[in-house]
Amino acid sequence: MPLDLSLYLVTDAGLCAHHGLEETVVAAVRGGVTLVQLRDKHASDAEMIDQARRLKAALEGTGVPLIINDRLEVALAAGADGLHIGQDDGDVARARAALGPNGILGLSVQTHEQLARLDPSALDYLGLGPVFATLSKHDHAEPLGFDGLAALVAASPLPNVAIGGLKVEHAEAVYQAGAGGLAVISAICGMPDPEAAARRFVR
Ligand code: TZP
Ligand code: MG
Repeated sequence: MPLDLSLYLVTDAGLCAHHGLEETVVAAVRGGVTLVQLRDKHASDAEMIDQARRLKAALEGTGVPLIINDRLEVALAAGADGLHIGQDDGDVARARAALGPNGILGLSVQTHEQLARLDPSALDYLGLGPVFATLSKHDHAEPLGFDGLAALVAASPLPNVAIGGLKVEHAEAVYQAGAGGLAVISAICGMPDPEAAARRFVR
């Protein structure tokens, strides 16, 4: 299936705790989320593998891929559809070799220097951001704003998705900047009704 980055949900155990992680994800997918990334900076590998397996089962039949943040071994052990890594999370070539040609591999990019350095042939997509400052990621890079995002998109050799502080009201500007979609945590996970929140993005 072609990769649909248009509404990319990144999970956060704390923000998703209200309805529970699985229920939040399933509701958000009902609302129109096209891709899910399991992100947890605190869980053990074993906990994350367990979580990923349960999410994978919950997503069965939806066509929505499950991607794991940072941890290649977790992605492999859980039979996830792919991996998302940051600039300091290890080696793209190693991840590609381990995932095989059909695994989805994404990389976070904040600067033009990083864009110039990457090997597009090993990657499926790029996460570009943060567009805005956000409380959902500690020590994030300098926010790009929409102009900075547009400049990175213009230089991007791969499909891409914008991230960082994005809310429904930013969707139009993100698409005008040329990005392939929006990746969000709090604007869906942190909402009382994640399905309705996702639906508003789709609209
Ligand atoms: N990477 C860059 S910003 C960010 C990540 C994981 C957090 C996005 O969360 P939110 O709540 O959508 O701003
Ligand atoms: Mg990372």
